[in-house]
Amino acid sequence: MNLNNYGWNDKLNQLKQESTYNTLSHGRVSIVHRTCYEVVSENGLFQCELTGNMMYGKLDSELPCTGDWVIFQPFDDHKGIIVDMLPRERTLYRKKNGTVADKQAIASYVDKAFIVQSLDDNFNVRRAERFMVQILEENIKPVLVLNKADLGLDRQKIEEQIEHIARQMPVLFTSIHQSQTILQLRESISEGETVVFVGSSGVGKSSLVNALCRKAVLLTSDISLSTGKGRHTSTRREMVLIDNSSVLIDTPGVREFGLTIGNSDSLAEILEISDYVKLCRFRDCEHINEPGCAVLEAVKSGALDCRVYESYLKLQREAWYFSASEHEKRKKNKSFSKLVDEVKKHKTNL
Ligand SMILES: Nc1nc2c(ncn2[C@@H]2O[C@H](COP(=O)(O)OP(=O)(O)OP(=O)(O)O)[C@@H](O)[C@H]2O)c(=O)[nH]1
Ligand SMILES: [Mg+2]
Ligand SMILES: [Zn+2]
Repeated sequence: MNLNNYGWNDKLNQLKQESTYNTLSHGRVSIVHRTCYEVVSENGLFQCELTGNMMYGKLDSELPCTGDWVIFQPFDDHKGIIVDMLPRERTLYRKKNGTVADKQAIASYVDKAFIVQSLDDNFNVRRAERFMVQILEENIKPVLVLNKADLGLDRQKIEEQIEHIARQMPVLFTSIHQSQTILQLRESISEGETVVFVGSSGVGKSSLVNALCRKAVLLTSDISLSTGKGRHTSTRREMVLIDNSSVLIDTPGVREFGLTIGNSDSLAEILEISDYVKLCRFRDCEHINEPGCAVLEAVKSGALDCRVYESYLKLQREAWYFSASEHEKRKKNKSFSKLVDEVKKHKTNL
């Protein structure tokens, strides 16, 4: 297999040379099962496990995920042990459900993210903003893919609602039943790019990947119209190569997509609020009820959509809460590992 098709390049090769294990094989994680990693390498597909050292002292979010580049020691034709991971770039994270500060790595070395929504009651501008903020924060290019365009939702109404986000990312209307739209989607993927598909369950992520591959490589499911929600067809993040030139990563639908960003300046910028923020009388204005708040003025005058304003406050609070809890957690971890070190030292002194 030619790994250049999977995105291997000089820069990655340089990073590999800097590893202690630079004489071993390298490859890209294509699927993660519970403790088994499928790795695409020059010598084909390998089922790998991690060395104890790789796991030791690492958070779940730091273990390899789909898209990561790893170094492994093959021990037969199809099996190997992962001994190192190249430093991550452009990784899409989300906050883990039901936690305050745990994040989960969805995919790494991602160039573009397709935020997929279907044009039925799944369509939700606030959710699209949330994905967009997180994706832009990781220096990944977002694209809003509005699928099931064949269902006949009023396109003009939709375009009105997404005007502000359409200034930040391209928007494509697609349908697996309209081949022209699939061609357009294909054209939006450049050679050598890695594209991850994210969105709720049932919106058609796997169907779109299949349509782009022109064959059924992934399982998709008819969601029964009577029960609708709650069925998740894809259960793992999976990598597919198209036309030997670009990598698609399908992901299981997520019900919630919590932010793991900490920088509210970029949030204001992305939601096009920063021009007002600059005009607030107080530098630490929270834009809630302060006198001389230009953001509130803009909402009052109608210059700023009050739904975007509310979305901003909500996301900002969430980002702040995440980074504060993460900071707290790190502090605790640090003092815990210090304690472990001291106990070890004490033991050896005895
Ligand atoms: N009408 C219509 N149905 C579509 C379209 N794309 C997908 N579907 C249908 O939507 C259902 C769900 O599609 P999937 O591709 O399994 O959805 P998914 O986003 O991968 O869902 P999860 O894997 O659960 O996250 C299937 O019955 C598809 O046939 C479309 O463009 N139009
Ligand atoms: Mg799927
Ligand atoms: Zn203000």
